[in-house]
Amino acid sequence: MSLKSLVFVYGTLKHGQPNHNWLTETENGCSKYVGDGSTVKKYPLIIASKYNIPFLLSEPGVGNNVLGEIYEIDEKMLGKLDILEEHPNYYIRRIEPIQMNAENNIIECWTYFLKEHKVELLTRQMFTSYDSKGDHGLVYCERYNRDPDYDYKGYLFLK
Ligand code: PCA
Repeated sequence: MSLKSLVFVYGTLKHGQPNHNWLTETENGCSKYVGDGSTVKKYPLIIASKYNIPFLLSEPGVGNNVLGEIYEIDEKMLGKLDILEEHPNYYIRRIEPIQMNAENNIIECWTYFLKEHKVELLTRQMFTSYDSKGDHGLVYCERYNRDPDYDYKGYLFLK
């Protein structure tokens, strides 16, 4: 098995969150937990849309040094995560410097950001760490429970 890519997850893919099974499902490929980390740059981590989906907005310097988990994954798993996140049409995956918590080390990891967002999203509460069942009460709505006719993407995007 060759684990070639590093991915930083900050939302529903984290351990104990609703999409973590994507990373552990062996049919999706391989993954290995490397450690906890945080973004070197500050970013807005918000929860938005009527489905309470977590997003990092590509606005460096705004928000917090966001906490998440680093995984080493193979090509197959990266392809699966791109399907889940609909890269490059919905979230966009790009390389981001991530500070490893346990070591004084910065590593480059793939990270999923929301593609061009509406400015209104910057008025949302900005979190440091995501928990679908946090005090915010904005419980994540799984895909199979969403209304296929509702245009929540139009609500999020600029274009
Ligand atoms: N899944 C990805 C991006 C946001 C989400 O819910 C993650 O956990 O990093």
